[in-house]
Amino acid sequence: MSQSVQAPNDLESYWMPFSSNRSFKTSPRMIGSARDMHYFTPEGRKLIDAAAGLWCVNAGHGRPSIVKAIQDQAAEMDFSPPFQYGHPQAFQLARRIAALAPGDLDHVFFTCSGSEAVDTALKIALAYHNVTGQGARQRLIGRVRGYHGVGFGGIAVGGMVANRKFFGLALPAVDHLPTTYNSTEQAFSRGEPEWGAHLANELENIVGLHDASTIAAVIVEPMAGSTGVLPAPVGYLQRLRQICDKYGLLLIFDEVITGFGRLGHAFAAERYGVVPDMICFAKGVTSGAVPMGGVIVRGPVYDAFMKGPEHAVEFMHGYTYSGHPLACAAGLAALDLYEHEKIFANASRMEKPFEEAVHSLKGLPGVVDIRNVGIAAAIELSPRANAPGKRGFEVMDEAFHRQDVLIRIAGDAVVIAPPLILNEDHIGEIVDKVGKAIRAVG
Ligand code: PXG
Ligand code: PLP
Repeated sequence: MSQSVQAPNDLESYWMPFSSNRSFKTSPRMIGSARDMHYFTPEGRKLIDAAAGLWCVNAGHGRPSIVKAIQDQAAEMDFSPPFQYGHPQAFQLARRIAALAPGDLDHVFFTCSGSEAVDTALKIALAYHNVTGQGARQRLIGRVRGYHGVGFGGIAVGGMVANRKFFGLALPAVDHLPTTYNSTEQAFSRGEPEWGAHLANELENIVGLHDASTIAAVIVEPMAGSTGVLPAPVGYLQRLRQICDKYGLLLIFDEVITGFGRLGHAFAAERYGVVPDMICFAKGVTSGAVPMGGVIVRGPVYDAFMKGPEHAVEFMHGYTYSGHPLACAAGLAALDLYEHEKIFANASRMEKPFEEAVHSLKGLPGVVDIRNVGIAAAIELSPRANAPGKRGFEVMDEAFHRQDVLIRIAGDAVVIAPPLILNEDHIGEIVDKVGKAIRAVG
């Protein structure tokens, strides 16, 4: 990387997403290259990647087969229009993804991100009820402390106050389940907490308030990732499925983080033995190499749209880059790696050693909770007086600049979610470095 890129003046034009722009531009955390479990700064310093980039590089960085697939596809065909035309790789990838999904989740709609996947799923839910003669079902139910991306649909059903309060009313007809997290009942629990399944019953009260005839769908993350790794309590998702069935509500699992191996299975739906009506995915589908997202839909939902004159468009929705050839090539190559290297099984095998290691950080300064499920963990720190998020930020900065580990923070929680090719040595190194960063910041 050229020297000029590091000069502060050159950093001004870029308005960085979800970032503290001013502090970054004063003291940049610049990354230049990546390989397998590691990042390298432009000066060549090596950091272990404890965040899989941003929950997406599940197969590790710079995998040659993914790189080659993207290069070959770019040379073969850069772009093909997705509306009324197709290219073979999009059909192949849809079939491969459908094969990984449980039950009759067998049709795939492609988007370019998780946010678009969420908005697409919500629109499918609304339109589904319209085409089946239940157009009054317009209300969408999310959950407090849910994250569903940044589209207007996603922030409406999302449950993070900072992502909602500045942006007007978004969608008017929404309601929210309570969060499943309760520190008194769940602190330092390992895996899915035993306490909390009854919180799904709150859906009964929401139905009681609005009536089922006005509700289209319920959307939840099987594990809330962005708000700091909140695993579903034992039995919670099964209970939600039962209540949705009872009232004819579509159940959407937002698996943008949990999909493609994060919880040791292709999808968390499989881990919990629950078949939702739709699964939103993104991130790991290409192992982060090219932007892509999508929605997997059950056969009967797709079939409900397939009527009317055959020349007519059945669902008025799509993106210019839906099923982009480069994304499909990367997706097919990533799925090949997941399969050939049994990467989801590795995640499953590493879950217990990972759990043991992260819980060893109990007792460090300020640690008030540690949570984990699959290859995801959060170490919650008590906030500094009158400065929520500052302690977390300091740990991230210390980790990057002095401990050579890249982490993610959720407020004052340190989030660890490495690539799924990790081994016990990587786990040891990550937890050691994160522990040092927490101690150093104090
Ligand atoms: N749904 C879920 C469950 C997500 O985790 C999205 C939707 C949106 O995906 P896109 O591709 O539009 O970003 C996400 C994304 C964090 C963090 O700090 C997590 C995400 C995005 C940004 C930050 O953990 N997840
Ligand atoms: N805005 C304008 C003016 C457009 O022409 C288009 C697409 O043609 C869009 C937005 C949507 O872009 P995309 O399909 O990449 O989401």
